[in-house]
Amino acid sequence: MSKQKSEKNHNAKLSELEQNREDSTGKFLTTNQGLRVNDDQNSLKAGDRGPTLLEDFILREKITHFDHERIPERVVHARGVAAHGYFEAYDTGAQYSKADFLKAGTKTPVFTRFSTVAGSRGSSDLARDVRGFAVKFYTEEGNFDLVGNNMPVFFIQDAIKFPDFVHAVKPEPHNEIPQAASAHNTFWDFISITPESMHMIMWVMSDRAIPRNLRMMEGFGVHTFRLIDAQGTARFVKFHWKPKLGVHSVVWDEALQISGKDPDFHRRDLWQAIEDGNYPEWELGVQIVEEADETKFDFDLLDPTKIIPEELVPVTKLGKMVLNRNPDNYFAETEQVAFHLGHVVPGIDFSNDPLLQGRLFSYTDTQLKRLGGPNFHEIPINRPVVTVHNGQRDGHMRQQINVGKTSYSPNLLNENTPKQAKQSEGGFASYQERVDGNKVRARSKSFRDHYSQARLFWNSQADWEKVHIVKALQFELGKVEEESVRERMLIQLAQVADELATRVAKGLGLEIPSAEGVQLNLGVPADADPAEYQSRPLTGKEGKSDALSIENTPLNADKNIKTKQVAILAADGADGDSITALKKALEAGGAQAKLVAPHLGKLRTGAGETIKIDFSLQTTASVMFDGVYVAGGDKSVQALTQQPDAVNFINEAYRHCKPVGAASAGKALLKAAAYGGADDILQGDGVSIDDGPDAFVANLAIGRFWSREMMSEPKV
Ligand code: HDE
Repeated sequence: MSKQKSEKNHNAKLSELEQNREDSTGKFLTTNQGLRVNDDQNSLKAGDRGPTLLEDFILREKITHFDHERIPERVVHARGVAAHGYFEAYDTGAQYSKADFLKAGTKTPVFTRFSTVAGSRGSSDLARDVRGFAVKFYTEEGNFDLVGNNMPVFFIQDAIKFPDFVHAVKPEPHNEIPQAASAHNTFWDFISITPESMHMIMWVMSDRAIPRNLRMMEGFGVHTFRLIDAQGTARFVKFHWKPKLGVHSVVWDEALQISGKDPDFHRRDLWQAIEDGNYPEWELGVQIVEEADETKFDFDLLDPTKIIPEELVPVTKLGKMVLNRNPDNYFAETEQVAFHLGHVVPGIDFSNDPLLQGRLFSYTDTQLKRLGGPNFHEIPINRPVVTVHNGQRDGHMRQQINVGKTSYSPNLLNENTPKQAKQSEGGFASYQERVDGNKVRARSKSFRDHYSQARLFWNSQADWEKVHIVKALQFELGKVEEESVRERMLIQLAQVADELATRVAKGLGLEIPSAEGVQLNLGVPADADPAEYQSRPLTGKEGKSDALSIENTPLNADKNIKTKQVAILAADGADGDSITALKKALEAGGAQAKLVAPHLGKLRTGAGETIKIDFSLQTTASVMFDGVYVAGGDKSVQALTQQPDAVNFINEAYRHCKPVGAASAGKALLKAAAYGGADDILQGDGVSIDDGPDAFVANLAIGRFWSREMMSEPKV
């Protein structure tokens, strides 16, 4: 590792990793035994045209290691990207939790991995999917993992249904199609008879499932957890991560194109933002509910298909996370990191959410398979920054050399150490919740409200967000081959909102069938009476919650252009001054401008100067950018109007409701790109024809101009 990189944004975990870093720069090639290799080009043969000799230990070592390079990918969340950083506590957390890392001003190293869920490791970043949001805090009291998602609820209420759910969404077993997509029979078959999924379905069909990048999405712990204060008082909490740059998404047509043009779009963005010093930031917050208030809501805090609306319980911010360093090695760090929501520290505890309880089993179990044995905690990225002492011994690939004779307790040969710690010495003691119940396989009556929060979500969306949800459902169900599945989904959607079902049905060319006779899976045990398990009817009081709409996230209130990407289209003969002025204005606001031209290399301006070109039209597309500007200069604009890729660039940016700007000569390209009336594009919202950069920069701060979509796309 170069010294420069290893010292960048240092923290205790990064220093601890130093002992495992290897840098070959300037070194001799060796075998794994440290033997210098004299010939790495040719295997050992009996004569230069003869057979290879078994004796060739160098060949055998190299090939054998190669043969064993792969490990099983994660069964879910296989595709991911991660970064190092730190968490810094505000002065708000200590009154609710005795956790050391929540004491005001404490800085704790973190490693955060984002992921898609359904796709395999080589799939595309832009699949319509939930995103994993897993943070490992290397605290002075041991590792704390907050293993969440970018959506606050889940598809199922009980862990026992997880394998069923995952089997339904994964590629179908007979032909392994489709990859990283929920738009197929088995997923919607399962969903259409599983009412508890309907709230989550609303989130997954919304633009939350196609983030603009990973830096602009929220995170949620999903389950209700507990914080325990220094006096031992417990409070229920829901964890939230709020991105400093607000929540932003792409549109579905963009997502489809990005999947082909740059399947690594999100991974590249995170990597590049960190390399550029644009460190992503989130604030960690909690919604706090006193134990005495556990049952005061009309939903159950233990039901993972429910949120606590922020209007009922606001989010208290506990600190901020900054990601400021990329990993050195993808496999060693991002692939081998092992999260587990059972990794907690004193001051944090669980609730009885039956999904959470099942997860407490799964995460260690899955690492045993994936990482090959019980010593995965010794892999550098998984090691805590504090030392580990216990009587656990041996197993595959053991790294620690435990000295002494005793690996048991009690012992007197080693003064009965390692010894238990009192709570005052940092010992973890589970919260003593009183539990009294019969041993039953059952689902609480309080879990039978399947639709009210799905409706709350729908009610809370802006018009354009509703359009996107309707279109997403039309797309997904349109890909389903069985009409009976489509029809059952319409029945489900009608339970959420008639308007939603009617609009989706129109695109599918179907009527909403009667719900009579449809057998739903309501989690009824074989011997129970199904009538007892019916979904609770809607009350008509579902209302709205502003925090559920992307339109209301912080960035949209505090409009800025930080880290936005702009393409400046130009060809030889362009007006260099218009390019320079726009670049300056964008960079002053923290945005980035890239020059896109018909060819790579240097652009020759009308005044004869040369400017470096960032991308040729062949190597990029408008879907990679937040806005597009056409540089001035008649010769340049004329050349661009002859290029289908340039015309398409504008057409797509306009269709995707992005700011489109042009110096006055650029009008011609806009007109060539228009569909519908050629002059309409010039009048579209968010289209600026201006020889100065101001109007374009102001539009970029606004973001997308959804009115265009409402006008130009087929009504849904
Ligand atoms: Fe996971 N989940 N999950 N999950 N999950 C895994 O663990 C599981 C659930 C989440 O970047 C696996 O190491 C069960 C909810 C994230 O490495 C596995 C159930 C939430 C990640 C597993 C759930 C999550 C995982 C696969 C239902 C949001 C990626 C590989 C009871 C709160 C972590 C692995 C990373 C990964 C099991 C449901 C989040 C198999 C059984 C709800 C972010 O153990």
